[in-house]
Amino acid sequence: MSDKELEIAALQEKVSSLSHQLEAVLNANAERGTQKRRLQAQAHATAVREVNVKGKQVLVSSRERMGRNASICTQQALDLIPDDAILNQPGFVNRILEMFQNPAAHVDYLNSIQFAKDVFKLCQKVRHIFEREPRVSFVQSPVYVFGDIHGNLEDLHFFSDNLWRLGMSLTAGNFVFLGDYVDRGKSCLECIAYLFVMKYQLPNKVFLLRGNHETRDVNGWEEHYGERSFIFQCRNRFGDDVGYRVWEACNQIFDRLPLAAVIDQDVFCVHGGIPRPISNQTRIQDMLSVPRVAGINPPYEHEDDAYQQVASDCIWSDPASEEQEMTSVDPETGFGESLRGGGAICFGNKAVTNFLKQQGFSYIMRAHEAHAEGVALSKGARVFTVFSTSQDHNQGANAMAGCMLVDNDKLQVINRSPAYKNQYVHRRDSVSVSNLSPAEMEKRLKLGLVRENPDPDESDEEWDDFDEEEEEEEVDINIQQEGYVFDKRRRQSIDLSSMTNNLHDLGADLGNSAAGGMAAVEEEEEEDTIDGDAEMKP
Ligand SMILES: [Mn+2]
Repeated sequence: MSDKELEIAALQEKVSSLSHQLEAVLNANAERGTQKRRLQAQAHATAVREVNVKGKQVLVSSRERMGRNASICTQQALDLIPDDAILNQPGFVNRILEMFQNPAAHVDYLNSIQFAKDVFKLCQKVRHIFEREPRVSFVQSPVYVFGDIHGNLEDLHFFSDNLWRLGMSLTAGNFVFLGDYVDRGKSCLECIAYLFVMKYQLPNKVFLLRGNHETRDVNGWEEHYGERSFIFQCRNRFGDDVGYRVWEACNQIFDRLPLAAVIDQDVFCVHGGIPRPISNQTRIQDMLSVPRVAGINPPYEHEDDAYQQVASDCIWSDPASEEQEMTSVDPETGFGESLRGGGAICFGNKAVTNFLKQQGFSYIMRAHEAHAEGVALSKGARVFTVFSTSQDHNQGANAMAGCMLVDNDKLQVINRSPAYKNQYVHRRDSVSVSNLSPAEMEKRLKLGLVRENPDPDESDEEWDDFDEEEEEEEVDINIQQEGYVFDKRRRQSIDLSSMTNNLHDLGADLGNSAAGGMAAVEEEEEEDTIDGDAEMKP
């Protein structure tokens, strides 16, 4: 053997011996702790072992799955951290996080005045965080990008179970949510409380953009959305007076949400789409000039028409369909009238090209339209539509919730398969739920924690309930007003009353009108997918 080989062998032996020592230490730690599990955890990703090959002892190294080992080791490290860090969190943060961990065990809390007080407290805390943010956030990858949530706690749990199992703070990367947190689903308050807590804890890691449902005209439209409207859910939960105040407190936060985000100076993120230019500045500058407190629909008195239009376009617009490209899109500007009506616009190929060129960006990530596939591409695969709820949008039982991971030069789609089951939402006919009294069942149905079972085969979920001690804490439930006055002329950049009957899940109704019979001219329009069987509901 040459000297070099001897040297390598010696080094390998050293590595092996160190690995064994490390393992011994980790095992000793495990022994001292709980006896439940013995995990063969290693802190390093490469495992070096001695194996017998044809009577000879050989060292082999193999690469372990980093994610799992890293997580186990992180958990072990976390277990050694004193609990002070957690104990020092404000009570409302702990209560909301515990609720999110297991909403079914916190039904009483969710229906209590304590939850209302916690939401007020939270709004008070995040208000200034959002107000200080520029209207366009600049974010560095890796970033997970989420589309519409719409009060769907179950799909939000799918993402939290799989993407940030140990919490967002311990997960690499940033999180951008494209808006539409409320309406349509049954757990609007739970979802918004959780997302606001995340923002409060990680203001530089979590970004919540504004959707068209984060406006009073939309989330206060009880006549249209009925029990699925945010205002109904607030009142139904806490009574008319407190409920209205909770709704208004949340809307005051919505008034302060940023409109867009830019990842790596390359990917533009927004709820609806790109705005029409209003000045000879760049569009990003136009967006940055929108006031930091904006009602949009309806506007406050201080909102200027031009900037109200910029904000409206950001939260309401859609990519033009094939038919619109040929009929309603202005060949000069690339913008046209939207099929939503009411003054909403659509943006065509030309508009996309101009915008990306002007800003030097490559992609647009937006939400706002339901797709059974979770993520859909359009405009030559330059526009991504991300939809992160699989329910309440007539996309069928097999719809998927999706999100995107933007990581440097990689774009990855992450979908929730319809077959995935998680432990939080209990089907109405599940064993654990069938023992509940009708009153208890009613409570859970209201919260969206129990649903009719679309698939009668699944029925084996655990259900446990325990009482939570409630600490009383004084909180001011009066909403702060800071001299903002709504415009009495109710200037509308978007007129809801003249919109097509479906304000939001455009995928379903446009599918039949726009795609029907139209020969696809643009071969790049890959997946403007619409579930053909989807039923329309007014
Ligand atoms: Mn929307």
